Amino acid sequence: MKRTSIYLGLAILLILIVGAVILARPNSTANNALVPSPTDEVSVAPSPSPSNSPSPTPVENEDMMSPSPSIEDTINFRVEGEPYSFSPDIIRVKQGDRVRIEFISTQGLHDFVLDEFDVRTEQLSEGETETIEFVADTQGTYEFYCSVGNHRQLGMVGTFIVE
Ligand SMILES: [Cu+2]
Repeated sequence: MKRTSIYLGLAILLILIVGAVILARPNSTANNALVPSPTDEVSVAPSPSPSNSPSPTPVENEDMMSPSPSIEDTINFRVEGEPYSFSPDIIRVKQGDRVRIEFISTQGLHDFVLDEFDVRTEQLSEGETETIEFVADTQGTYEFYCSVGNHRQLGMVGTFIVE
């Protein structure tokens, strides 16, 4: 009788121990399953790459701006030459302007000469035209004239003013 009761007691102890171990495992596995789910890191990830914006803006400006001012500053004149005067006989520009002069001989043989800017047309017969172009880079008042014969002495001169 005593032996069997001891065996029963041992058996009950084993059952209790095994039962306790079995009951303990689900909690631990449940805890382990909950641990690897930290949702904080997901929201942090997309932030480190927001530095792409500054590049496009500086590229656009260069091509558009530089060529246009020189075209706008070109000033066109049409000057007629006859015995013995120019029309108009006063040309007024601003320093740095690109000057384009279309010279026309309306009667007789004439040319258009502006020594200080190395400007000189061919001697043009009646009805011929020639266009010369230069930059008025020096301020001052200059005389342009016709170099044919004694036309300059006869008063075929004009005034070129750079302000
Ligand atoms: Cu002349």
